[in-house]
Amino acid sequence: MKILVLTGAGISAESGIPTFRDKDGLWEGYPLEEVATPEAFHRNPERVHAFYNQRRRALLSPEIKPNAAHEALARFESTHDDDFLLVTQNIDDLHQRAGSKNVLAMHGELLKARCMLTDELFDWRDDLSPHTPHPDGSDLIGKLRPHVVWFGEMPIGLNTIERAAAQADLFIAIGTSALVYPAAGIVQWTQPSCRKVEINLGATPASDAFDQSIRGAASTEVPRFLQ
Ligand code: BJW
Repeated sequence: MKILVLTGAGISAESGIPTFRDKDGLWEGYPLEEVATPEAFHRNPERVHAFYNQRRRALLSPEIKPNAAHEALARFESTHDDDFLLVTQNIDDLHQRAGSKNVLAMHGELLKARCMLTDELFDWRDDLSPHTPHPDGSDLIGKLRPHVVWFGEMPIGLNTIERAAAQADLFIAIGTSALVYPAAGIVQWTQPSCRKVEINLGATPASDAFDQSIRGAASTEVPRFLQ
């Protein structure tokens, strides 16, 4: 069986990472669009770096760890022979820490920095700033940005995702509001024969496209569904 899983911020909520839109969707008074676009970064790199620095520090704090939903997905992948792809919109590394292997981080990874001149990627755990020197020792400064996908930028691995969706026998969307495209449209890329299951605390604009909607917390419902 070919299985495609899509996860969003809701799967990491019970690990202590806030979602984007469940509360007021603001970061220190700024809407997400003020800190998650290339224009915002161009206008005010300090502010955008501060947003990601704060989230990177939080992700690396000892309290943040994978929950039962991340663990159930990793366990399922390692104990079944199914063709399994886990696409996550999350930039945390909780799926990888739980042991998931075939993970495609379509909105990037918080623990990586990217050189804006060469697109070279670097593992990154420290704060970034417009004054961060280039890690290759050259005298370049200020050319590193978080390796994340902002509004208006092309998500990562779309061809792979589209192919996996078209071939999937089972598609499971977990903890995503289905408000951000193209992730929200992946369910439409599956065949009519594909079984489509949504796991979320509540209904989303995409719920009608699913065969089954499971309402509840990911840490309870994902292990129950996969067992
Ligand atoms: C639980 C739970 C628990 C809570 N258990 N559940 C008009 C129409 C269509 C599209 C557009 C449009 N205008 C502009 C666009 C395009 C734009 C877009 O979609 N905008 C919309 C807002 C309208 N998209 C883009 O720009 C994308 N790129 C693009 O389109 O490129 C052009 C192109 C594409 C394809 C071909 C050719 C060209 C890029 C989008 C990048 C999104 N980036 C962000 C930031 C990433 C870095 C970072 O983390 O800072 O990605 S925005 C943010 O939203 C982040 C998330 O991955 C993404 C989705 O959020 P998610 O995960 O769904 O979280 P929430 O908070 O929204 O929802 C949480 C859910 O969990 C809720 O439903 C809860 O109920 C649930 N929940 N606790 C189970 N315990």
